[in-house]
Amino acid sequence: MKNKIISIGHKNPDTDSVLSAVLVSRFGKKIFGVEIEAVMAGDVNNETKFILEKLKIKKPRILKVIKKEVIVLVDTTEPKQIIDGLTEDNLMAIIDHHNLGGLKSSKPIFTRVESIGCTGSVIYKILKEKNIKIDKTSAILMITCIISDTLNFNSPTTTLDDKKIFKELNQIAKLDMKKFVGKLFFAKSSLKGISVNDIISKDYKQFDMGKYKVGIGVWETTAPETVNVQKDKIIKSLVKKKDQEKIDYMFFSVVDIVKNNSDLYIIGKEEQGLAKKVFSGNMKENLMFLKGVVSRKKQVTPQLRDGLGK
Ligand SMILES: [Mn+2]
Repeated sequence: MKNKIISIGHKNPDTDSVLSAVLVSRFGKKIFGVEIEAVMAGDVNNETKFILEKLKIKKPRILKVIKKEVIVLVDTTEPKQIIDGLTEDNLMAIIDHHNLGGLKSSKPIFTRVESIGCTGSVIYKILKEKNIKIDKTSAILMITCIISDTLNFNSPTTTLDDKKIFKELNQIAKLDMKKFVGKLFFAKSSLKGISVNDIISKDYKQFDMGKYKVGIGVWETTAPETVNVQKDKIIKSLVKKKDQEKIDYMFFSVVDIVKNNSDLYIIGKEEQGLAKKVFSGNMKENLMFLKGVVSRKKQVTPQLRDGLGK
C-alpha cells in the first residue's frame, strides 16, 4: 500500500493554517492528482472552530508525530514549528507565506512561497493558474484565511493581491462582510473554554535566533481588557513556560484588532533589555504599549532577531 498523503500546518495552528490544510485536501486531486487528508498539529482555536462549524466541515484529526505519511506542508517552513517526525524524504510540497525557515528535501518538491497576506491567498493563485473551479464553501474558506491573517486588511502583511483575491472570491461567496467579520472576530476573541495557559500557547511560536531560543505568543482580540485583567496569572504562566521549555527570551502580546495596537508583556530583565533596545513603546506595570503593532511576522520577530544580532 502506498503511504498516506496528508496536508498539515504548524504547531499551535491558527485559522489560516488549519483552513489551508483543509483547502489542500479539498483540491488535492486537482492540484496534485492524489487524495490528501487534512490533519492538524494541535487543536483548533475558537475562530477556526466557528468557521468549521458554520460550513459544516469535519474538524481534521490531530496528529502529533509523522510516521510514514507523505506531507504537504502549509503555512510554515520553520523546523521548530513543524510536527515531529518530518524528514527530508517525506516532504512532497510546501505552500507558505513566511520566511524560509531552513527545510531540506531529498528530492525535488513542489514549493510555492510568496510574500502575501495568508496561505489561503497562495492556494487561490495556484487554483486560478490551473483553471480549477472554486465552489462557494472553498471561497468562504479562503476569505476567512485572508480576513483572519490580515486582521481584516489592517495588518502590514496585507498586499494588493490579497485585496484583489478577496474581491474575486466574494463574487462567489457573496458574504455580507460587515456581519461576517463581526462574527469571525467575536469568535477569535472568545475566551470560552480558554485557560490562562491556552491564552499564552494557542498562538505561540518558537524561533531560533542565533544561539538564542525565543518564544513569542500572541492573543488577537477585539477586547484586550478581557485578557489583560488576568495579567498576573499570565505572567506566572509565561515564566513557567520559559523555564520548562528552556527559552532565552519569552514574549507575549495582546493585539487589539479594533484599534490596531498591542500590549507586549515584559516578564523579566532579559526581555525588558531586549524590548527597550528594539521597540520604543512606553512601559507600564510589565506591559509595553506598541502603537500600530499588530503583526508578529513583520513588526516583532524581525526586530527581535536584529536586536539579538540574529
Ligand atoms: Mn498564515
